[in-house]
Amino acid sequence: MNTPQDLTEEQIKLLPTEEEIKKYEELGWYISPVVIPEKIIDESLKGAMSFLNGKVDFKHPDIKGPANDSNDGKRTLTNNEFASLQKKEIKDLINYPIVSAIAAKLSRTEEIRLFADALMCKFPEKEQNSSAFGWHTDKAYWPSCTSNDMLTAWIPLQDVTIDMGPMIVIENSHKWELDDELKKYCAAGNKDLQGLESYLEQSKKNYKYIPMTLKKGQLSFHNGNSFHASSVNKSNLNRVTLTIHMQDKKNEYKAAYNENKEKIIIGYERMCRKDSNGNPDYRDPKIFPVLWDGKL
Ligand SMILES: O=C(O)CCC(=O)C(=O)O
Ligand SMILES: [Fe+2]
Repeated sequence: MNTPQDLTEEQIKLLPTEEEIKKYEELGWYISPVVIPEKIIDESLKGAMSFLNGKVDFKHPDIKGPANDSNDGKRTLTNNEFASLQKKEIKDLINYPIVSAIAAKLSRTEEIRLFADALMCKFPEKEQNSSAFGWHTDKAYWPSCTSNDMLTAWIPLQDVTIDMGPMIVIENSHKWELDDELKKYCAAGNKDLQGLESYLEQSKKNYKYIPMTLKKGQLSFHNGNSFHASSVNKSNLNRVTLTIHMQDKKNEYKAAYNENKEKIIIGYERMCRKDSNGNPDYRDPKIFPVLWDGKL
């Protein structure tokens, strides 16, 4: 867990200003300056690749539900949730203080807890469309979370250029009402990125795509309700990224039901302890550790 004492004077200067926080609240995305030293990113990339080749550092609870792909040499996209429970360098990156400090600033909270992480590798791909990541909001996957201020950090482990299929966030989309038509186009597994575009042309005339083309050491943040997706990696380099989904202090569990009135159970809830009412405990320190604690 990190506190304000873990930041240097220089790092404090790199935190978002009040003006930038207001802009994030308005637009639903934020891109930081270079805040993570090259050495740490390089170590993380080494750890990520060794993890993809089967090396695990920690004993961890069963990853039941969340994605935990193995790299079989045929996939063009691998997705491993809770990589931080499994590999040291990924745990170190998640705990690098300025990451959760920026999150605390942006969501105006004094505590940030991990909700999940996802290590993704998009391999170079010329002919198919299989490494695209469909339009979605993160919050749509978390109907049992009470907070609308949850947010996601996206950390590239090398530069991400436009030909590498960067994540694309739609500006202001965190304020959209989810009508039935919009819901139809959105699922991370839906690789048809065009579908939403025709809807947007008709219904949201001034929509704006923001590609997260970042330099090594920069990271982006998006609100849990912001729409985002990414297309294929047409470059010759792997696109390796770490996504960190975070809870602000007030987030709690609330029961949520699908259209058949069945209780929705999200993957992470199969792994965490239960509270005294038998509900998932979103404060379980093993699965949802505190990453940031303190007023900035
Ligand atoms: O890396 C991507 O293309 C998608 C990542 C994503 O969905 C997220 O960070 O929430
Ligand atoms: Fe996402």
